[in-house]
Formats: sequence, C-alpha cells, structure tokens
Amino acid sequence: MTDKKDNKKSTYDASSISVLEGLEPVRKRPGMYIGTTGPEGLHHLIWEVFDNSRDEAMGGFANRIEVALLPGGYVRVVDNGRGIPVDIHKQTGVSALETILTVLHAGGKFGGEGSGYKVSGGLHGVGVSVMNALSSHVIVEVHRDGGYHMQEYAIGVPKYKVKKIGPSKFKGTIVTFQADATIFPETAYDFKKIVNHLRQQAYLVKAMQLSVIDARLVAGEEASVHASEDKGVKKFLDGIKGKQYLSDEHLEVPHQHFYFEGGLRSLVAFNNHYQTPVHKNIFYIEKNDVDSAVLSVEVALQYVDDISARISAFANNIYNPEHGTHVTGFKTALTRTLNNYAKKNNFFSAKEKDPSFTGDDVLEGITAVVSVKMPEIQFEGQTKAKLGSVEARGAVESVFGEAFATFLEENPDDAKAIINKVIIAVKARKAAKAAKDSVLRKGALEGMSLPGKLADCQSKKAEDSELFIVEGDSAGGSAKMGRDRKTQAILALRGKILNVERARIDKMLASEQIKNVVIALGTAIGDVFDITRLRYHKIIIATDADVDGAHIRTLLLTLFYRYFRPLVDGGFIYIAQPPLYKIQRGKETHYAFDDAEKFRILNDMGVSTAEEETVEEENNEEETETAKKSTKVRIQRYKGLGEMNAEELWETTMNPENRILKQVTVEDGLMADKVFDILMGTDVPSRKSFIQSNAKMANLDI
Ligand code: 0RA
Repeated sequence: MTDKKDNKKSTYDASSISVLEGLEPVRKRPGMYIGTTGPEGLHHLIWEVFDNSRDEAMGGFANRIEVALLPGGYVRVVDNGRGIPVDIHKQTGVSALETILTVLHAGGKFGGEGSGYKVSGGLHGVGVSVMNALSSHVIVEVHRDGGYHMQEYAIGVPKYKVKKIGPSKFKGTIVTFQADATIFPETAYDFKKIVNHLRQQAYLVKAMQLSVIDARLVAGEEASVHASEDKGVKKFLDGIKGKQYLSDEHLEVPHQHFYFEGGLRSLVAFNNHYQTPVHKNIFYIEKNDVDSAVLSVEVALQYVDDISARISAFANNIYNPEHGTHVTGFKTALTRTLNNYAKKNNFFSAKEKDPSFTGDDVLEGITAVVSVKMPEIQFEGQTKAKLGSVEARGAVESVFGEAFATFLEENPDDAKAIINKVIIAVKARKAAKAAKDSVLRKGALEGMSLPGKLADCQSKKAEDSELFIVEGDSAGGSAKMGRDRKTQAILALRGKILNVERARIDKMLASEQIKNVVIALGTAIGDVFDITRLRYHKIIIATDADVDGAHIRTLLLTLFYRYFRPLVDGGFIYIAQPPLYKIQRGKETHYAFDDAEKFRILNDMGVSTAEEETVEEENNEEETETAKKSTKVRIQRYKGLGEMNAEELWETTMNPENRILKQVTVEDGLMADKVFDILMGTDVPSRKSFIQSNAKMANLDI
C-alpha cells in the first residue's frame, strides 16, 4: 500500500472530466439519486463525500480522514489526499473542482483512460455533486499545488469562482456542507449510525486513520465552518500522529478514532470478540490484479466454537447483506480446499462410506469477510444487497482457494483444529440423519409389524380409518373399549414422553413412543415419505386439558409440522375436544366443553348461576337439591381423559355424531413449532417464563 503512494503520479487534469448533466433533476427528484429524503437519504450525503476521501486513502494518497458533525447542521469531511484539482477545464472554462461539484457523475474516475484511480470503491456513487445539489450551503477548501483554495455553493450554485486564498505546503480536501432543510424533513444526524457505518468502512481500508466527532454542541463560532484557520488543520493535513483537524480544545465532545492495521483481519477479530476461536491464526489474503475484471480480492476468516456461520460480504466497499457471486466462489473453494486437505492428511477413515465434507459442514462456526473490487459492477435487483457480477465468482474461488490451501499447509495446528471442528459438524449431521433413518428403516421394513401399543382398526381403507393418539394408559384403555373398532385405531402414549428436556426433535425420533406413532402412520419419513401409504385419513390427537397435555400436543404438532408437513397441509391432523364438564339431572345428561357452555346449559335447566356455584363448590360429584326444583343436579369436572369411562369417552369425544374435532392448520403447526423451540430450546429464560405463564393458566382451570 505504501509504495503506491510514491509510484502513482498525478496524471489528472480538468479535461479528463466528462460532463454529463446538470443538477436540476437532483433537486426535482432527490429520491432517484439518494433513494429517500428520510434519515437514510440524509446520511447518504455524508457517505457520498466520505467515499471520495476513502478512495483517496484506498489509492494510497491519503491516510487520514475526519468526519465531524458541527453546529448549525453542518457536516465536515476532511482528508489529507491529493486535493480536488482546481485547474481550469479547457473546454468548459470552469475549474475541475466546480465541475466535480456541479456535474452528475463527474469525477476523475469517470473520465476514461489514465484519469483518476482505478481501484476505487466510489464507483457506485452518484458523486459529490448530489450532496451539493441537496445542500443549502457547501464550502470546499483545497490544499494543493502550493496553494490554499476555496469555493462556496448555495443549493448547488457557485457563489464565486474558486479562489486562491493563500499559500499552503499541505495537500488535502475539506468539504463542509449543510443539508437543505427544504428537501429533508428531518436534518438531525444520528451519531451512532455514522460511527457504525464508518467503523465498518475503516476495516475495509487497511491502516486508515479515521476520526468521527460529534461537535454539534460546541458553542459559538469556535468550530466555525471556515475551520481551515483552526490550529489543528496543519497538524492534521501534515499527518502528525494523534492530531485531529478539529482543534484539541473541542475534543471534550463525543468522538471515536478508528485505525485497523489488519484491515479485514481486524474485522474478523472484532466479530469474534465474544466468541471462542478454535484456532489461533486468522487467515488473511489480499490479492490485487489491475489487469483483471476483478481488481482485488480480499478474504479473512477464523472458526469459532459455535454452529452458525457469519459471513460479511462487500463489493467496492458496499456491504452486501444477501451475499452474491463472491460468496458463492468463496464457499465452493472453502469446501473443496478443506476436503482436499483432509483427504491428503488422512483425516477421513477408510471405512467411512461418504468421506467428504458438505458445503454446510464447512460453514459451521465460521466467521469470514469477503471483499472484492471491480470497475464494472453489477448487483442483483434494485438494491445493492446481492452481487451479480459473474467474474467475482471465479476470481474469489481461485485466489482464496489457493491462498487457503497454503495457509493450511503452513499452519498445521490451525488446520487440524479447523478440520476437527468440521468433523464434529459432520458427526452432528450424520447423527441427525441416523435418527431419522432408524425410524425410517423400521417403518419401511417392519411396516407390517405394527407396534404392540397400537390397537388397530379392522378397516384397511385409509379414507374410513381414524387413528386416536391418546395420552396415558388409562385413557387408552377406555378408548379401546369405547371405540368403533371397525374404523377407529388407538395408540396410547405414556404420559412422560416429554421428559427428554431440551432434546432436539431429531433425537426424539429415536424414542420408542414417537417411533410407534411414525410406524402407525405407515408413510415412512424423510426422502422416502410416501403419503399414498398413509394408513388413516384422520389422525386425532387426544390429550388432557392441562399443562402436560399441552406439552404432548405441542410435541406431536411439531413432529408433524417438521417431518410430516404434507399431513398438515392435507388436513389429516385433528385435535379432539373432550368436554370439561358433565352435568346430570335425573336421566338428563349434558356435556360442556367450556365454562360458557356450562353456564348456558345450567341456565337452560333453570338453575341460576349463583346456585350452580354453590352446587359445584360444595358438592363436586355429589348430589344436591336445588332450591327451585327438587331434582338433583350433578356437575362433574373432568381433569383428564382417564377419568372418563369407555361409554363417556365414546359419547363425547369419539362418536362422529357428537364429537367436536379441530382440524389442524399450517398456522397451528408453525405456532407449535415456535412453542416447541421455547419448551425444548436452550433459551432457558423464555422457556421458564413460558412454562410459568402457562402453569398459571392451568391453575386457574383447576
Ligand atoms: C478528482 C480527481 C482527483 C482527485 C479527486 C477528484 C478528489 C476528490 C475528493 C473529494 C474529497 N476528497 C477528495 N480528494 C480527491 C485526482 C487528482 C490528481 O490526480 O492529483
């Protein structure tokens, strides 16, 4: 980087600027140029100016930049780069400075061969002229060619021609602007947002000194917009260490300095700050090739003790949250290189059937940054979220692949730790698959040997057949006795299947109880799932109306939602609605499915609510005379399905004539899936609060 500074000579003059169009359209339709006139657009003005300074630093012409928020809504961006050229453009008779500030897309880099710098991140930008068009006041100060020059603008229009104010032995550019309040409804900047954006940028340009200062509350004229008179200026432009442009006495205000010698390597270290790395050395490669369609490829990575992957991607210093071709190339090379290394160094045992890492295996626990720079850049869609340029893929694949292979060879300790980490990921993947497969094999091979717990129905026609999944052996017994054995099958689950706390659902597939459910369904699971082999067209979950019952129901719904989704989509899953109360008077029997229904029934029977309460409280399950009628009213509250005898269970919950079934929807499944994660997940606080709040609800019921 440092030698560039000396090698590159200034080949630029005003004639290399191509004049494109005036600024009028920008003020008419600002959204077209900065996306929005909301906060994003307002801050975009800063990025636009900053990008130019950053490009100077990236080209090796500057090594420090200061961004300061000043009183009166002013923002100042200072760099110690070459300074915007102030010489006069031969054709237009206007200075280069004025051209750059008043013509859209002007700027040396668009002027064709030999102009400006080639490796540039500002290629995407609309140019500083957009900032000028949308500012009520702009002051540009340039230290260049032995002089100190200045020009001012009002809403994009020059107040005077660029003038030389005095001599200067420095070089650099100071742009101070005030966003136009008639364009932006809100002109207050968000200092945190600026700090975060600029921190990210600081990582992208190795060893650039960047200061961000919030001097909005500095009183009076001290931080005046004509700050070039400030004492700090010379020290700043001179590159004296630790000196900012804003003078020292103003630095009692919020400020941050960024300087990352390691560039992307530092960004990976920063991202891994709260993690435990599995190896010591951060991999890093930077390769520049000025003759290629991809001018530069830069990658840094380190694995940590975690299962998720954190990949940040940039193209021309623009963050690409949706990744794109560069990341595709990176992943391909990562997978291939790690497989090659593991094979070559005998990490795969001979007896392994499928001795290779998948793309997902090698991503577990990785923290990586991929950055490319290219002159012709294409994004997918309207936003810059995803890189589309095809050349980036091959360039990253070969540059990174080669360098990473070398890194593994040269750092055997890191290599070993990384491979071992990936092997753990492979094991987890295989264990999860084995759990599925074991159920699958049983289902497929022993399809005829249905579980002993299943009391199957006589019909072999799935359309007519129903499977009741019942909680507990006693309810199972009643259901078996009460059922219509022609069409109704019963499978009893022992109450405590949920005791496997925090187990993953794929582990549960290995449990005997869940396996029974899967085998009974007949469809098998996973790749060989076959809905035409479904043995029942109604699968009815019948659990108690308490916390345990809700847990079991959640587990089953999650199982169906995750592994038997077509059963949910096809409307084959139901939830039984057993009654909560049995109300009897003489030979008259009523069932109530909730409290509201209980009150309605009692009302119809001519029992007043007040009396009913007495009845219930004092004589639960016992006979009592009411005041109005000399007949006895008996109210029984069912605490579980097991309390019902065979006849009651049939009458209320199983008999297609009387029962109420709730068909399970995809939304129910999704909901259960979420609740399942809370119940089973490692997120202990929310799991606790979930169970507590539901336990309260359950208590109210009792
Ligand atoms: C056009 C050409 C050159 C530099 C710049 C623009 C330039 C613009 C800005 C904006 C903020 N800071 C800046 N620094 C430089 C190249 C000049 C040369 O070849 O000497």
